[in-house]
Amino acid sequence: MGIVNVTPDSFSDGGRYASTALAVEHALKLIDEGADILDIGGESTRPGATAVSLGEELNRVIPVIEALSAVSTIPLSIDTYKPEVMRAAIAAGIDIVNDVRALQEGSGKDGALEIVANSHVGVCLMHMQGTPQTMQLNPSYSDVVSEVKQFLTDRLHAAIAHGIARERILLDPGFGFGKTTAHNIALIQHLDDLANIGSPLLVGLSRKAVLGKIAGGDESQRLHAGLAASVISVMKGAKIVRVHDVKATVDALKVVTAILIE
Ligand code: 7PJ
Repeated sequence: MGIVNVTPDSFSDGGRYASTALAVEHALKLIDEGADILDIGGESTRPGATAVSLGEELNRVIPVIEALSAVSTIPLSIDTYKPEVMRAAIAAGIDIVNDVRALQEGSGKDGALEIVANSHVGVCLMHMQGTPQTMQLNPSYSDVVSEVKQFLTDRLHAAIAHGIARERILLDPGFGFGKTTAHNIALIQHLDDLANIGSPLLVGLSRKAVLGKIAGGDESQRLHAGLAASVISVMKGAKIVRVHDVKATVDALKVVTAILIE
């Protein structure tokens, strides 16, 4: 899954793809590099990032989805927790809703769960402790692996109970979302346990702070650390890795699958 940021304050691309044309160009490059899914986001959820308004988020992502859905050869995902953005993205041709709030918000009529349930799209349910504004202040668990596993299991069952078929659902431990370095490492170590829940796992570690904590380096210097994380995630059962650096990741994972599967 290649990341397409359409946001001036995003975690890594610093607004370079802020315009529709640049975002589409970047997306097409990621397809060329071997991405199987594109994840389009208009609001940064990096720790401490300020929220963007609904109108601004729609203005960023919908033109990109409309342009890409006409030409893309691969499924498109929208990274949003806003029900209104989900609804508009579905109308514009999105294939997957990627919700860092795991469809928790808006449990009433026309909430996120209902919007996804009343559509045909797939959904990624991610674990987060707290909110993007506060989540890294004091992450705390008595047992991070079992708590994340319980949360994902509960959200999976809630989604199924609302009529979202199991086959449409992906689960994600939410690396960096209310987790210390030790929490993130424990979750990678026990990814095979999370894979036992039974739904495909999506893992997002690309350029994240935990890689810098382990290997050093700022966001632009975390490629090699990220490749190690992608490789071990797939070896421990992840089915999708969400990354900025598609070409390098595809090459690394081709070697993994050639050795492990063929
Ligand atoms: C994730 C995400 C992730 C899923 C972001 C960043 C922050 N969606 N959206 N999983 N991270 N499903 O890329 O650093 O880990 S935004």
